Amino acid sequence: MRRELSRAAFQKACGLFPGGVNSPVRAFKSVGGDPFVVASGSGARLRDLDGNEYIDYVLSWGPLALGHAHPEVRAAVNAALDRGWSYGALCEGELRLAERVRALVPTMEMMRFVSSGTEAVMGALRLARAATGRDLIVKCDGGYHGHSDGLLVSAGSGLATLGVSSSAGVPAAVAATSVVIPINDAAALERAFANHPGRIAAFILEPVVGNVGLIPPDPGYLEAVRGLCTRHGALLVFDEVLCGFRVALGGAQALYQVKPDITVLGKVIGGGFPVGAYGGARTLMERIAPLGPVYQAGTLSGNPVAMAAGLKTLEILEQGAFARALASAEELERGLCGLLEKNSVSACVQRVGTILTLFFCQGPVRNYADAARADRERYARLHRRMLEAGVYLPPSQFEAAFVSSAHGAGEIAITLEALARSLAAL
Ligand code: KE4
Repeated sequence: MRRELSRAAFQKACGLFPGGVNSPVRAFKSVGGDPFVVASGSGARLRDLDGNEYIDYVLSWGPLALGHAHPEVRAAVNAALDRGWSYGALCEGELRLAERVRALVPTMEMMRFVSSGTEAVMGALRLARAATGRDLIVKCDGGYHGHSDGLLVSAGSGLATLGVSSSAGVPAAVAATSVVIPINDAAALERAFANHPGRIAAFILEPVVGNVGLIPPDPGYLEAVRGLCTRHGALLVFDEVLCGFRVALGGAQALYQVKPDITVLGKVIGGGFPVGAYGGARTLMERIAPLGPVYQAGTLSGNPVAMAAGLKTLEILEQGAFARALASAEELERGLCGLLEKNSVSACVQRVGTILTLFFCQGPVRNYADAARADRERYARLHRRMLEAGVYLPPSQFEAAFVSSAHGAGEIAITLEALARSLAAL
């Protein structure tokens, strides 16, 4: 593929942005080569500056459950734009999206819209600390909950240990407010409560992990951590920014029938526009300013255009688009597993709903330590081959692939043909 125009634009970007990107994972660091520069997106496809087309399984890292530039979402956005596009005051679009979200996620009896998943997690954890009067937050090794200081920590040695920052610039005292444990290990959570009695405000997890690649909860795990949090007076926070509306229309809490105290959403509820949300029982949310003492604010929170895009996206998902995306994801998984078997490749496919990951290691991958065994170099080689074949997989073994309702039988067939050639060559 010719990429002269992308290369020139990326070189210019490297003089403007750190690493040439506005979010690190876009830099292709773990798969090598320079990223292409996008000219446009339509349906399941992206087109780069040199005119190359790619079937897109990144989909803006999850938000585009309907694919790019969906015409009905565009019409809703245009109608909103005609009314002006930022008020800094309540508008009906906020009410309509909130009512739709609450209908799909009933545990969010009351909620607050913000402009990113990171902000929503920050609000949720500040609320949890205020509601419990406790300081420590438990998170899972490999869990990603946005880039706020306290959560940029990964496990230190041992299991229920005090976090050791994995980013420069995070004060040790802040990193130490996080306790890191492996996912899918309820005993580790029990040990965390035993090691820090009366000090843990909340346990935050991705109920279906997407940020290590796709890792489903073990049977009974979510019920076990629900029980432990209740018993120890800590709040259970489901970070469904990534898995919400992608593993099921009501999110992981609907799929597994486990109720968190606070839910965090993002991505899909903005339909590609900046929206995050956190919510829970009214008695809990009434602690948030201006009603209560927990301050949280945002200039563009509840942006009317973003509300319109999110609402239309959820409506179309409910009208059958989610079911179509799910059918395509199942077809892709079936075909991929067949190819792995045919080529005797040491790899496994893990999928929940419309999110899946091909790990280059024997399965099951149940936690971060398992995922770390995957052959990242082999994944990088596959990624490059697939890109040349016009299929854009997530540029990291540790990022999940997303399927939209715009990925029809044709796109899945083209993807599987490209996979057959790439895996055979690997
Ligand atoms: P944002 O602040 O990026 O909107 O959301 C943070 C976040 C919170 N919680 C979960 C479970 C998430 O997956 C994310 C963001 N996900 C990453 C990719 N896995 C976004 C891509 C990026 O960082 O550029």
